[in-house]
Amino acid sequence: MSERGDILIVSNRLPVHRVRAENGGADRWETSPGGLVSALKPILQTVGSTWIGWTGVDDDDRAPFEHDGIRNHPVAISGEEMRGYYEGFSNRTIWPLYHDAIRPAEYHRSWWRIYTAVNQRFAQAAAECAKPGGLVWVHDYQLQLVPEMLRALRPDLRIGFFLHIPFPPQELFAQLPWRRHLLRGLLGADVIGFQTRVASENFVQLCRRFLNIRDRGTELQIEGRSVIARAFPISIDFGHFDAMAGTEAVAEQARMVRARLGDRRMILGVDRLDYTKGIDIRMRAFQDLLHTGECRPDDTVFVQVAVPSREKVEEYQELRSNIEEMIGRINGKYGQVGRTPIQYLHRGVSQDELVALYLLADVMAVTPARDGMNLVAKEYVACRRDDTGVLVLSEFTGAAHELTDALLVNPHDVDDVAGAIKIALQMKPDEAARRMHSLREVVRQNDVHRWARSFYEELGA
Ligand code: GDG
Repeated sequence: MSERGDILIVSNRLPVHRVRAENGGADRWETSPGGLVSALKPILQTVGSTWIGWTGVDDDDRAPFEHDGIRNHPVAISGEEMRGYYEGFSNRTIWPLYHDAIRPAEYHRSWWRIYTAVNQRFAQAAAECAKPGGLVWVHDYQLQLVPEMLRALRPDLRIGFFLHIPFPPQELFAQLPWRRHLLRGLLGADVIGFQTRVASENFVQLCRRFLNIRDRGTELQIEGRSVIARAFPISIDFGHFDAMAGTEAVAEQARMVRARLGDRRMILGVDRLDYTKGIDIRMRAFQDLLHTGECRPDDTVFVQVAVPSREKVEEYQELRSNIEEMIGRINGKYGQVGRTPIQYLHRGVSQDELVALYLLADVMAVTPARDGMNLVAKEYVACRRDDTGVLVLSEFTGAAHELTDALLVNPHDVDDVAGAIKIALQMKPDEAARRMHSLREVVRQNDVHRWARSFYEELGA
């Protein structure tokens, strides 16, 4: 895997964040939690590797530094650039458009200009760091122009790109004033990875339509080069979650939470607080079940962990108010003293606590209106070592293509979601076990190590 020398990863954020020291000591770096870092770390630590990205602090132009076997190369971005490149173009143009335009996408030429300039800076940094003939793997929707820019600077490199979010159908993508630029940007890569086959097919069709590119299915021909565009469904570290679910630390957490919840059945939701995740839909579905008496506050509790996200973007502030108002209304109407039907946490929890919640959840409700993959669904499955528990999963997640033994629902249909939660709560143990066993095998076999390996192999590592 290392014949070409170093591997270079390029993503919006570095895999580390700065932790403020207590008692006047020196600040230190900590590896950020997240699937991508843990997926790539074993590979990156065995060969020389550099990660290019933003530190999370405006105008941070500190020198490259080493942490946990990986060289981190910061890209400085100013506050104003973050507003145009990240909050604006990435999160108010691309994010809603690529998620089926469930919020209107905004098109502003000033954001596009800043997005282009910041992408150029990432490409420049990668061009400076990459070894001759080396491998570069660029990640996600914030950096779609980097492959083409980098190829122009360094034609000797092998360049991969992976998109973590969906890639939209023609009718939506065609709205983009910069549609050809973005397609050309991606085509600078040798391998373009998508979460699903549908996403990669959308991309190929758009290349035919707007750039007259010839293709043979997953292989496109551009300026004498061939580009592979296909699905590489991302996954989780199954072994890690499976093992964590058996630790004493998690068991202790689970006992503490169970003591607080009493012997009520538990339905769980875990998401970044994002309008794509369908938190409102599952709350409405649960409200219906409370209304009909199929769930009662003394026999069922819904625990929703909503991790704060993109708080500077207006739509996210509005979403938070709406969700919190809705939960307040439902709890006010159906709650009893000492029995709150929805337990809502607006914060992240530790991974021990997260796994404890997965272990306690009789039903895991994953109901995004659209999601590239959804790792939470896979983590839940990996933690259910005794084959209990039922996964209710939106058809519109990438995960639904693999996890076909979940109860698949249309998240736009509240009756369907409520019906599935009801079925899940009443499911006979042997049917739940059959489904969960097969879901676990799917995730066990297609874990994140396999994902990373298959992408690298395609890239020619
Ligand atoms: C994007 C795409 C795609 C969540 N809350 C806590 C916590 N988490 C962890 C989960 C999981 C991750 O965050 C969330 O991943 P998802 O896949 O569910 O969603 P996005 O953040 O939207 O990710 C998505 C993914 O990229 C990968 O390609 O699947 O479609 O949108 O790992 O465990 N972790 C801890 N505490 C929390 O409170 N420790």
